[in-house]
Amino acid sequence: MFDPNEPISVTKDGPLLHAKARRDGVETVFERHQAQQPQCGFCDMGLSCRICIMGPCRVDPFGEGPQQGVCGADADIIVARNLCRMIAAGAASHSDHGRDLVEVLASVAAGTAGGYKIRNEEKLRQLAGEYGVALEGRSPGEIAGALADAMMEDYGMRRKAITLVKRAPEKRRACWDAVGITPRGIDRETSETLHRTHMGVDNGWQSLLLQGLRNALSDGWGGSMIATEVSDILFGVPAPHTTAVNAGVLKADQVNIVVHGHNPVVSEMVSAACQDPALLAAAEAQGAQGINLVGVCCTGNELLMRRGIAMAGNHLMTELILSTGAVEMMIVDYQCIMPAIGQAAASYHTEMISTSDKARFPGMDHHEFHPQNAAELAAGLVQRAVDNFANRTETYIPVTPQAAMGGFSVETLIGALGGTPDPLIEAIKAGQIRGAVGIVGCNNPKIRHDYGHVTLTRRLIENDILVVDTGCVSVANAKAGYKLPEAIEMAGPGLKAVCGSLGIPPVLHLGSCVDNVRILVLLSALADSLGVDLSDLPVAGSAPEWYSEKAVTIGAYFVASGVTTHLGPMPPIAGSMQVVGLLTEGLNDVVGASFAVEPDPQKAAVFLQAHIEGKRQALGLDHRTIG
Ligand code: SF4
Ligand code: MSK
Repeated sequence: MFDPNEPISVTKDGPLLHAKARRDGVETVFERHQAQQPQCGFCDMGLSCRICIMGPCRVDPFGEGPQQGVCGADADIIVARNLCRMIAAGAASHSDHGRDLVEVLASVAAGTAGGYKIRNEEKLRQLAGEYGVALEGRSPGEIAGALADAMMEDYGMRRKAITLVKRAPEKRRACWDAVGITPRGIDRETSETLHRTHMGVDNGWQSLLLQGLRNALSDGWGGSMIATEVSDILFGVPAPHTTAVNAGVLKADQVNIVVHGHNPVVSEMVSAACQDPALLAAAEAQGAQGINLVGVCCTGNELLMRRGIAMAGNHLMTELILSTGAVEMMIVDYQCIMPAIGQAAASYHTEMISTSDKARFPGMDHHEFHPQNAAELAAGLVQRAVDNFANRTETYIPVTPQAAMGGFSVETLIGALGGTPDPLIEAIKAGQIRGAVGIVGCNNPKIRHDYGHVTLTRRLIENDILVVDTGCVSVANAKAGYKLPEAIEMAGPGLKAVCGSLGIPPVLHLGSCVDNVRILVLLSALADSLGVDLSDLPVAGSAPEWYSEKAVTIGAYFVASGVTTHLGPMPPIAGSMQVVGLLTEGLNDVVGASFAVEPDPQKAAVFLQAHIEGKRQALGLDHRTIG
């Protein structure tokens, strides 16, 4: 837990800016977390229910008070229902993000999308082929329109299975069919989860949890996958770039604009406007040396992946970035944007702009982006940020930027390997690389900022385990210097040799939260090459500092896909030992993978290493005894 006498973060900029924010009287997430102590033990264990108005109810974990809610739901039912509702909310968030991109694709096809266009025709054709869209004699616009229509069908109820599950290895699809968790429609699964968790519907904690897995799969192989693929079509397939991270990417002599959220639809237009010669001239006229666009959270990751735009920070840094006094404007879209940041910005000259019809925030000016007005609106906002430069007073940028390499898509990664995953497979078979871990997810003030991420990552690469990361982890690891080719010096000898020969860092940035699907696609390619299921691979997932419902969904689709996943913070399930048992053990017999919870990243590293060595042994590869 946060101790006000200890630095809040393992990285340098966090504590310095936290001290500045406190000097300025700005309350941050760290103080608000402290003010909430002690947090409710019933909720923490998943034992409180407010699904209907006969309640709210709670079950006494010590067996002395009530053991059922008013309706008769016991601890197992209440815990399972609560967890499934978290999964549904996470799946809905990612999948609605995907829907917004499909709508932009449809607008591009209809010729009504202003500044948007198809940037990667090859990917458009590849996706259209996967969806069975006829290509012959059709223009890119016609193909895009038909593809958008076909993707919209995936959101509905006309299919027996969503289209992109075809990308999973055959053995995995057979497992899903046998268990009855093949996702049928993206919105359908979320809707069904909400139905089944209504009072008086599904009261089997096992059947509820299986629906939770199916719902999560509808995100991982559906909504999130669509979000990533359509983003690649509209904005380009990411390729490695060297960029910079931490609060030092803000520039004292330039107009600084920060984009925050998840969806690249807004930030791509802002990025284009920041390069407009007329706006650059306007900035110069204000005495600024340029317009500096930087990102935080996953909108930042999207820009970093495709444009090499610098990242100022991750989830818990958003208020601290504002405390530099150097931000002329922060433009947000949706997800992970704390409603307090408008209040933090009020202590400075920063203008706060919200842009989504579905996301409003206190203390922000609302300017709604739509495909039709996006280019014009972005230019207007950048002009406003330029004008605001004159209102700047003192700035405090206490660190210099850390260089980092990011932007590894599956395509560029396979390209770097010579067009096939075989060199990676050979390195794994030879034991130079023991396996791989996808470290994903957020920050959470319950854990010292970035400590879980950087500690776990370091231990893994030291032990020859390749790390791929996404979301807020990627900023933590970049700040720690793990994302430069020189970071191979921190890696074990095998990983060092392989990454050194390829000129890549031992920690590869695969993108934003929706881009976790790139990990699924990469693992499927490895599994197909080896002729095995995903659950046979010496790989794992981890979310050492997760906080959000989306992270629960990601963990659930990793596990349902056969990838054992470690969680740092305990999810709210401790109130039911049946649910804990199924998720941490029983699922191994159902989907060949399970969850593990370990708040200490040092111990988590040992667990993940042992898991990977166990998978190597089962594959008949050389293996080490761990622990
Ligand atoms: Fe209470 Fe049951 Fe209503 Fe939940 S659904 S609030 S346990 S009566
Ligand atoms: S932004 S979901 S805090 S990773 Fe994707 Fe970061 Fe987690 Fe949000």
